Amino acid sequence: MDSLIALLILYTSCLCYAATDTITQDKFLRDGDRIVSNGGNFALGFFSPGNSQKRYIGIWFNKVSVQTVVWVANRDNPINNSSSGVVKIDHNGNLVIFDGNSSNTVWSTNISIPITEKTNSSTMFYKLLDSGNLVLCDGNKGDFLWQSFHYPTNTHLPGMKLGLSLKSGLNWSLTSWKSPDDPSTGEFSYSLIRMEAPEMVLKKASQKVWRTGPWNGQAWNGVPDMSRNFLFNYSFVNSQDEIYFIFSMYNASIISFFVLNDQGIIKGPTWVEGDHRWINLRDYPGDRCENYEKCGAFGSCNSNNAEICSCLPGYEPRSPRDWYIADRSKGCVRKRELLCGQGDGFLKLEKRKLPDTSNARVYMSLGIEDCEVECRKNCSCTGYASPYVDGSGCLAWFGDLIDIAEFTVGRQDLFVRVDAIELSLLQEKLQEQPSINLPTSRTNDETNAKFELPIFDLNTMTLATENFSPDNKLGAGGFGSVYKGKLIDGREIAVKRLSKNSGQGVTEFKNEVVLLAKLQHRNLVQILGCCVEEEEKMLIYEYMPNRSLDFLLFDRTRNTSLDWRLRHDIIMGIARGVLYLHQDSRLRIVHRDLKASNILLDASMNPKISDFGMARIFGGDQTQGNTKRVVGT
Ligand SMILES: *[C@@H]1O[C@H](CO)[C@@H](O)[C@H](O)[C@H]1NC(C)=O
Ligand SMILES: *[C@@H]1O[C@H](CO)[C@@H](O)[C@H](O)[C@H]1NC(C)=O
Ligand SMILES: *[C@@H]1O[C@H](CO)[C@@H](O)[C@H](O)[C@H]1NC(C)=O
Ligand SMILES: *[C@@H]1O[C@H](CO)[C@@H](O)[C@H](O)[C@H]1NC(C)=O
Ligand SMILES: *[C@@H]1O[C@H](CO)[C@@H](O)[C@H](O)[C@H]1NC(C)=O
Ligand SMILES: *[C@@H]1O[C@H](CO)[C@@H](O)[C@H](O)[C@H]1NC(C)=O
Ligand SMILES: *[C@@H]1O[C@H](CO)[C@@H](O)[C@H](O)[C@H]1NC(C)=O
Ligand SMILES: *[C@@H]1O[C@H](CO)[C@@H](O)[C@H](O)[C@H]1NC(C)=O
Ligand SMILES: *[C@@H]1O[C@H](CO)[C@@H](O)[C@H](O)[C@H]1NC(C)=O
Ligand SMILES: *[C@@H]1O[C@H](CO)[C@@H](O)[C@H](O)[C@H]1NC(C)=O
Ligand SMILES: CC(=O)N[C@H]1CO[C@H](CO)[C@@H](O)[C@@H]1O
Repeated sequence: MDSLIALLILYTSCLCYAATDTITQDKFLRDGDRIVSNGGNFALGFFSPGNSQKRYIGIWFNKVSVQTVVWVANRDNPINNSSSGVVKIDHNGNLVIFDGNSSNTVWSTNISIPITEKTNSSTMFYKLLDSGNLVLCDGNKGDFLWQSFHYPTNTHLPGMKLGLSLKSGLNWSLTSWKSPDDPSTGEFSYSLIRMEAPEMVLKKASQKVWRTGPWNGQAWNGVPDMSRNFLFNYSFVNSQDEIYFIFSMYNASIISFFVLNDQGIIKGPTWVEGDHRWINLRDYPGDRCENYEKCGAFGSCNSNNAEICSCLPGYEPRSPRDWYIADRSKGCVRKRELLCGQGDGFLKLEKRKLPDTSNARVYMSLGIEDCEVECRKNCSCTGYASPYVDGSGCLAWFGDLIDIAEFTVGRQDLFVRVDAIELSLLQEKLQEQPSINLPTSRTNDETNAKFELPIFDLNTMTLATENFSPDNKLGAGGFGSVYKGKLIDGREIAVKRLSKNSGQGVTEFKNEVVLLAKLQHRNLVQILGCCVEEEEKMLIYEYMPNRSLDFLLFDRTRNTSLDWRLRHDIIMGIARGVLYLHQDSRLRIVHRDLKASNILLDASMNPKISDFGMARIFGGDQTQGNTKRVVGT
């Protein structure tokens, strides 16, 4: 145990004196030299970005064949001569870059450590860690005297904090490059805004471009897909000394990071070694609703609607004419006077990105009920919400509600203040449609089983199928395509991806999800989860190595592998599956599209019935049914 701890200390501190990953007093680094981190993940040296001739000191991925720079030291002060740059440690322990030609210092770490007997700069050295962090060590002392992770450029690496150090005043934020050829400080920044409910904000100069929404305990409120991913372990820390956002990779051998590019878009590239290329998992802002204040004050944005902007209940466009020509910047105003305290109330809007909190107050000790009381007390309070998914804490807004979006996933509700008339109109509407839910007269377990299908996020699916590579395509149909995939835990899957414009497919998709989630039989294909994100709809199944029955049956050579015994077993299996659907499961299900291409075969050639898009449920005791629609086969 002791030796393990010693080993850990060794790793996290400066005790190693390996030569290739360090810059020491007597070791200069000239243009053309490089140092490489201990495990070989990162390299540091001179480079020229894009088509530029200028020389910069940077850190890049060493194992990635496409040069990808993650940090630049002298971004605003390059060396013009491709062979004159030198890096060394000066007598104060600073790492300096100078131009050997002019002897001008172009960059320095600028630390100021009083040199005493205890800190002798001759024992100091810089070391490139395997995380991509360049750190200054003093002999065998544990603490870093300086580290490049405290001075991010445009890249957020695993293990790097973005936020604020309240002790040192350091602002750990990203700033874009000017262009792919020019790493100097660009106009976009991505930084933490310190408020009572802190959040990250992407800005162009001082204009907000995108905000993440406050941290909800699991994810940024405005990025609900974050909490359902299997790649990144995100955390947010809000302590007395530091407020920061950090992430790590669940599987450390997956190379991924976030970068604020010169166009002001945050990209999330992941390296696909087999393809020797980066695939981008997500853009922020990417969705049509992710641009700041898209729908103006008291507007709400829903990217699934053709008309993405709508006014909150009780509000109407301030300028209907502008609204009509899609200029929503003027936002919405109340339809009628609120008449505070005269029957006004609050309306719950589900799954929302919470408004900009600059004009919100936080009451951390209040729960959601007391939050309403607090908001009701003051007539200028326009709405309230809990910042956390667990419903604790209270945010109350005073003034305009700005930058609201509606999601299909997520669990956060926004309560908006509406006038008495609006409230009663809404109640009438609810009475007109007494039940949107399915009839609940059946009481058996299967029907009422809580619908809990694992949800996979788009990142995971993209990675698993190598960005839906044509090489991984197993087949296609009217609904879209099926891909083979591999989850990072090694499980093989089949991903059925609905084509974006198959409007008809959506009903079938829902049908299949609901049905398969409730059914379980060895002769029915097992659904592992689904993915509904942006415009994508996918079903994830266990992978069937022997594909489908038609693939074997209707091929002159492949059909020889199907002897009579095997054919008999397959027929029996299908029959057992059908019997289960018709009789043994307490839902009565007619598949309505049973054909060889919908019979999948596992590694032992067991048949599994698939494709429940057309299937129909009958009542538990119903033995006859009529249909007006001709479907399937
Ligand atoms: C490189 O050239 C630019 C413009 O030609 C000049 O402003 C800059 O000082 C030069 N840098 C060095 C290190 O000589
Ligand atoms: C670049 O620097 C090298 C080494 O200091 C020197 O020999 C060479 O003349 C310089 N070239 C230019 C164009 O300044
Ligand atoms: C170091 O300090 C000098 C002078 O205060 C400043 O011009 C320079 O930008 C600083 N360099 C860094 C890397 O902070
Ligand atoms: C630093 O240490 C070196 C070697 O141990 C020694 O020669 C030098 O005098 C020391 N410098 C100071 C300022 O103590
Ligand atoms: C941190 O730096 C960014 C980018 O320069 C800036 O936009 C932001 O306001 C700073 N945050 C604080 C708290 O100073
Ligand atoms: C996720 O990150 C947190 C904080 O950085 C860490 O404590 C935790 O162990 C990580 N979880 C996994 C599964 O890696
Ligand atoms: C209501 O809130 C507004 C805005 O914060 C504040 O100016 C006002 O004093 C509050 N009124 C009461 C009665 O608390
Ligand atoms: C981690 O990822 C690597 C590379 O993709 C893969 O080979 C390995 O099996 C993964 N490990 C786990 C535990 O998922
Ligand atoms: C295989 O398929 C061909 C063409 O459909 C057919 O002529 C042949 O009899 C089949 N063979 C077997 C073993 O079923
Ligand atoms: C079925 O799949 C297994 C495992 O991949 C394979 O060994 C077997 O040859 C396949 N059988 C047929 C008939 O293709
Ligand atoms: C010492 C040295 O190499 N000086 C060179 C620096 O670069 C200029 C041209 O930019 C040369 O003229 C000097 O000879």
